[in-house]
Amino acid sequence: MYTRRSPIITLIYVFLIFTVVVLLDYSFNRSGFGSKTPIIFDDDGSPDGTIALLYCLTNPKLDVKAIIVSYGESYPNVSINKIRSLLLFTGHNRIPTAEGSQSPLFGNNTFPEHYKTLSRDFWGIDGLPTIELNPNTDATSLIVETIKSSKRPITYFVSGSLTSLAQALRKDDEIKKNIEKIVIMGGALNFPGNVAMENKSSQPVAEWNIWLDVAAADEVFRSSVPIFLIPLDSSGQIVWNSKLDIGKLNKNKNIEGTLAQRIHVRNLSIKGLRSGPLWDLAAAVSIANKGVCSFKNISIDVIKKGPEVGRIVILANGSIVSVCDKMNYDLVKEDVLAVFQRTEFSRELIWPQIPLKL
Ligand SMILES: [Ca+2]
Repeated sequence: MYTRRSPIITLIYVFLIFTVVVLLDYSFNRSGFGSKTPIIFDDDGSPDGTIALLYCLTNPKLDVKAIIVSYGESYPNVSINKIRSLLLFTGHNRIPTAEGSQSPLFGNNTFPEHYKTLSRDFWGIDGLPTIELNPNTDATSLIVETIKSSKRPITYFVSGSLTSLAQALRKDDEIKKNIEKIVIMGGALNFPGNVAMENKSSQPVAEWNIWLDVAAADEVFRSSVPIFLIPLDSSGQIVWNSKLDIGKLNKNKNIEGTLAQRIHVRNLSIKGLRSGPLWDLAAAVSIANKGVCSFKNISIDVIKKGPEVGRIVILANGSIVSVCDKMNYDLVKEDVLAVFQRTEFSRELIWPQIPLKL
C-alpha cells in the first residue's frame, strides 16, 4: 500500500544520501584512486626531458594538464611539433601544448649550436611526420589558464630553463594560489656543474637549466611558492646503460617504453657513450613516488653575475627550498621499469621503424 512520505523524512533521506556520496568521494580521493596529481610539464625539448614526459604520460598517478617547450637545449618552435607528433602517436594529443620564447628573460646564455641542431631530427629518431595538432598558444597564456582552471592545485614540473614559468608569474601573480609546488630539475650544490662539460670557458659549478636564464631562476626562487629542487647532486648519480636498464623499457613493446629506449640509446651513441644519467627522468619520478628522495630545507641564492654566474649557493637569508640531497637509486629504476612495463599500455609500435642496435 502506498503511503505518502512526510517532507521531513524525504529531507533526511536526501541529506543521508548526500553525506554518503561526499564521504565516498573523500575516501576515494584519500585512498589514491582517482586522485591523480595534476601537473604542468615544462621541458626544453631535451632527450632526457622527452623520456621524462613519456614517463609522466604513462604513469597512472599523474595527470598531465599541459606541456610547455621552453628555452634551452632545442629550438622550441621546432621541438613543439616533434612533441605534438609524439603525443599523437602515443594517444595523448588532446593535451594542450605551447612553445616558450626563443631567448631568456635576460642575457644571452645559450646551449651550443650542435645540441640545438640535433634537436631538429629529434635526437636521431626522426621519422615523425610534422603535424600541426593544436593552434599555437603562447606559453604564458596556457600556463596561466591551466593553473587557474585546475580544480586541484597544480604541481609545476620544470626540466628546462625557468623562463616560461617566470613569464607566467609576471603575467598573473594570482596563479601562485593554485600551485601546490614547483619541482625543478636544476642546480648543483656540492657536485660539479654540467655547463663546463660543453662550454669549456665556463666555470665548473653551474648547471644548464639555472645558468641559461639566471634572472628567471631568481624570480621563481623568490616567488614564495613551495619549491622542490632536484639538483645534479642526486639526479646525476643514477647512471642508465643502454642494455641492462633502458633495454628493459620496451619489454612489453609498448609505444612509450620503446620510444624512451630509442631516445636514450640514440643519444648515447651520438655522444659515443654506453651509459649516462637521465636527470629529468629522475626528477619526474620524485613527483609520482615521494619515497625516492630525502629532502632538506636549505636557504639558497643564485649568483647572478661574475665568474660564478648561475651557481646555486647556500645563503642564510636566501630563499628556502626543499633540496633532494639523496635519491634511492634502486627505487627510481624499479619505479621507471614498472611504469613503462605496464601491460595495459602494451601496444605495438608501428612507427618509426628505425633499426636499433642495443
Ligand atoms: Ca631538459
